[in-house]
Amino acid sequence: MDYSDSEPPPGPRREDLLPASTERSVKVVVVGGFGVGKTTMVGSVSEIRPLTTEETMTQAGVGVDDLSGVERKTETTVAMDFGRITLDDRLVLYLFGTPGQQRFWFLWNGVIAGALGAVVLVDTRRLEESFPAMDRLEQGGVPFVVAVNHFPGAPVHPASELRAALDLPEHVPLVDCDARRLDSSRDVLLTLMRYLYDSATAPREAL
Ligand SMILES: Nc1nc2c(ncn2[C@@H]2O[C@H](COP(=O)(O)OP(=O)(O)OP(=O)(O)O)[C@@H](O)[C@H]2O)c(=O)[nH]1
Ligand SMILES: [Mg+2]
Repeated sequence: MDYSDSEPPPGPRREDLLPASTERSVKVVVVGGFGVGKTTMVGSVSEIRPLTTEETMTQAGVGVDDLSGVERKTETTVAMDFGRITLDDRLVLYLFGTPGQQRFWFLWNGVIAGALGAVVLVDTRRLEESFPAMDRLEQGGVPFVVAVNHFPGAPVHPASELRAALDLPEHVPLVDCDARRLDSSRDVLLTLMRYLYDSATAPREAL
């Protein structure tokens, strides 16, 4: 195609970005501590090739990054993950994964800005890794669900114990998942959307 100098090439058309039937697109963030499976979750559910910003972990991280439980990890997110999933014909979620390592947290505010809701991933071997993410969401007023991503050898706790350890109110959904699986990650996002919907439509006095 020939575009003259005075005519800029057309930008992406809406129908290239979204299915024609889409009525609503929503931003959702996937957060949690270092190595809990955020990039894995965004990648497993995304229907487009996910954007990742994985970099090889370097010697600079020795003594700084706590690798216990994820000793075989070789790459880490340095900016964000991005993916997209169409939940039903009319609703598209844009997924943003945050970096887990504390030295990249200055990027956090930009990544969570405008998010309708969040998934907090936790690893039961390192629950405390995900506390700061939950604190930040609470400060930012972003509602979230908590998903326990099961790793081999990770202790299995009854939900009541987990809720107590995470200081999680009864109304916040707590679910299990395998971030590597599309169906499991999708179920977590459906739980989040149902929670957001119920919170928005619940009578004020019930909140
Ligand atoms: N067994 C098991 N391994 C998983 C699961 N989810 C992720 N992993 C593995 O755990 C490692 C860390 O996963 P990532 O998705 O990179 O974790 P992350 O939270 O994005 O990590 P950072 O960006 O560095 O904070 C990878 O080697 C994954 O293959 C899971 O559900 N089960
Ligand atoms: Mg990552």
